Amino acid sequence: MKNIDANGHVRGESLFIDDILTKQHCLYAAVLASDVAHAKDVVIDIQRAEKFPGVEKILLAKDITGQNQVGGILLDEPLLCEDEIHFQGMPMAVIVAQSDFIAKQARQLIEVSYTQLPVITTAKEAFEKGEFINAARSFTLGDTDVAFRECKYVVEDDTFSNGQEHLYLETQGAYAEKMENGCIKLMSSTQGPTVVQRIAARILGLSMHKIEVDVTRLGGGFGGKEDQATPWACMAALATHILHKPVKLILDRHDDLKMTGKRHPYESHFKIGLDENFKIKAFDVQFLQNSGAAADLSPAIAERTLFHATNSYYIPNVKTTVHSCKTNLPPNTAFRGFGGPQGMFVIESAIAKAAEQLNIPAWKIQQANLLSEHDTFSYGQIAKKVEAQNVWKQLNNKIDIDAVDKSIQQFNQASQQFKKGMAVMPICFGISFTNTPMNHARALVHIYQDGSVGISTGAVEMGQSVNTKMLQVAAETFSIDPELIKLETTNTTRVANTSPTAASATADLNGKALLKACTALLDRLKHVAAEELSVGVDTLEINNGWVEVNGEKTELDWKNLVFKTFWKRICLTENAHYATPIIKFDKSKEKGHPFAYHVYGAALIQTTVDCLRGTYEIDSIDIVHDFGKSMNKGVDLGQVEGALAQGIGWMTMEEVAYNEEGRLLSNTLSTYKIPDVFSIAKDIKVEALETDGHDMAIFKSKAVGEPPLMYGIGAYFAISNAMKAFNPNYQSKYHSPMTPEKVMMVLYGKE
Ligand code: MTE
Ligand code: LUZ
Ligand code: MOS
Repeated sequence: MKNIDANGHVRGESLFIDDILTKQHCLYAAVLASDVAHAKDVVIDIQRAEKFPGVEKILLAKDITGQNQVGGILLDEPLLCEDEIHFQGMPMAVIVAQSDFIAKQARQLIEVSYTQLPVITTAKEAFEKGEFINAARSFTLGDTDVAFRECKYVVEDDTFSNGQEHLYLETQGAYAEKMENGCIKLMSSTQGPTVVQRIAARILGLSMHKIEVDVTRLGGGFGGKEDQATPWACMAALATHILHKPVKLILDRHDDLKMTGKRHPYESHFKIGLDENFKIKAFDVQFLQNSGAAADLSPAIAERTLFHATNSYYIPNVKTTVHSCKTNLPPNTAFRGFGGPQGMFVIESAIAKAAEQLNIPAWKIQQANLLSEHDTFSYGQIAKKVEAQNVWKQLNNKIDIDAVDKSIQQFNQASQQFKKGMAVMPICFGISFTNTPMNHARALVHIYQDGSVGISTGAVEMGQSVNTKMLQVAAETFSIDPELIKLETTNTTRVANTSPTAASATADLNGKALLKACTALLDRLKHVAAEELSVGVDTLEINNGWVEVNGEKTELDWKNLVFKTFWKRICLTENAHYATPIIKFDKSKEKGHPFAYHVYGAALIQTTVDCLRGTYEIDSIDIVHDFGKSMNKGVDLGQVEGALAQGIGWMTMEEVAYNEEGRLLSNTLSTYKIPDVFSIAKDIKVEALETDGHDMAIFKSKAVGEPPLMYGIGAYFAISNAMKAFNPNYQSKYHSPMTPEKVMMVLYGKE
């Protein structure tokens, strides 16, 4: 099954927010962002700007007709600045004008005065000053104090992983129209149509039924539009609400980079203990999450860090604590992996440090500690259908890890300027929103009287091809030509109360709801066919658009059957709901069974470092990935490759930089380097783990969106190992990303 958007994308016909044909009298909005990171006594003077020809209105906090509050988990984030500034890039005013150009010209005429306050940019500093978003959380298993005393080897160290810019191709934006009776229709580039509807209603002081949110597709989200698409939609909605004209608000790249949050940087401290057989007996971590100036999704992201702090290893004694530290950076937010990658970087650093100490390759420790069936995770879930050892075995069969290691050592003995390194990166990622109540979805299916089908779900298409998967569910269930089926936009009036498209669970949740709706309709159609053909309903099937009785094709085809059903006044529409069974979590005990299942995989990454220049290349990546029983191999492979590139970028070259004043320095694409075709591995081989798949996954095809990002962590350690071959005195600092500049300094002992 080809991606149903392929034609439209290649021909440039697919619609994104900026492609919507705006209605007459449309106005354009630009946002004024604060220029300092922390201040009080803020006064915004719009007198000059207001008079600029073509400006219709400049909206300030006082113009908000409802509550000035966009916080999702905690109510701690104003849409527009009142009298305090908490980060550079904080929205201060919305300039609404006859053109985008005019709005931006007028923006320069706004004058802001304030009293500056001290700025905190690092998690550590916030921690020391007691600046937190919420209370710390801890997961514990066994007794680490006792276990550490019995360990033969104990090592500890600090780690740092930096943030990451989402860099979705389509920047944030929304388009709003006033409808009759004071209603508003919003077209938003959001992963969470219901989030936008709920918060826009709050900002405007309206009920949710007065706000309709429609999403055609996103030019990428990667988590950056799970919560942070909301403010721009609210601003456009507010302007429309007040001015009674359509309003379009699209951030240009520079504004987007400056005003939106990113992946959370983490500063952590670990302690790991092993016995004489390299079994990890105890693990203790303190994670300091740099949350930024408001909660956004930070508490949920912090939680997922704890869930993934032991990656695919069984550790009997664990204590993990996370502090969400409040700093003067833009609120950091969801990014593919959602705190999981930050957790996994620390355990991998701990294993690397232990390996250094024991003078053995890290993969020997990894291999000795992989999860087995019925092992307990630190959060109480018992591991079932565990594939951690199976992916490792299949990888080792494919490419002999020990042999690769030995050949690299030989190479390094013979080579001066170039050194090679390798690392294995196993992954284990839990599927379900960790917040159990979010795990449900709905689907609405219409069969039209000509036999064509329209499908609405809560899923948002953002390039991950969830719509293609939804179409497959319907086409396979009905057994009809996919050409007869259309995926409708994601719209809050057709499918309400949706969870955002996130947590990699969208195809599972919405697909299972859709499967239920299609199955109910199919059943209804079959009863009509049985009546028409005077046969028992059990003898009958629809196959490739024809009704078959006992496997024999009849005269009755899909279109006829649909029309007969309609003529008999039988309903051809079905709405279904699916809620993930089994899952639960008790926050008071920090124990439960939060995940429907886990996704596993293992990657072997090989690199070559040029020790004269500090540059490196990724030579090859061999992956065995647990797709379950993939329902679309092309799409799933694309997800693995895309996530891998993003993970490698995070670990090796993407360097989000703020100065001490909280100003984003990496605010252009010339100062923020993302992976391109030259920086990605020359040779990527992805093999599927052979399994029957998982019943909790749609068509047994496991969620695939986020987990492969974490293979990228292996690139950091592969490069690091190559550097050790050049400079045996090098003690890794476990600071990512490992940029070429850093490599250069480390190689010559300058770091
Ligand atoms: N793939 C593309 N092309 N674009 C995206 O924005 N987002 C990722 C992943 N793959 C993304 C993507 C993230 S962060 C998630 S959570 C999943 O897709 C969400 O979609 P799913 O639940 O359908 O996998
Ligand atoms: N979003 C969310 C997520 O709200 N809860 C989650 O558990 C999650 N996990 C991954 C990505 N987004
Ligand atoms: Mo993905 S971080 O769940 O949007």
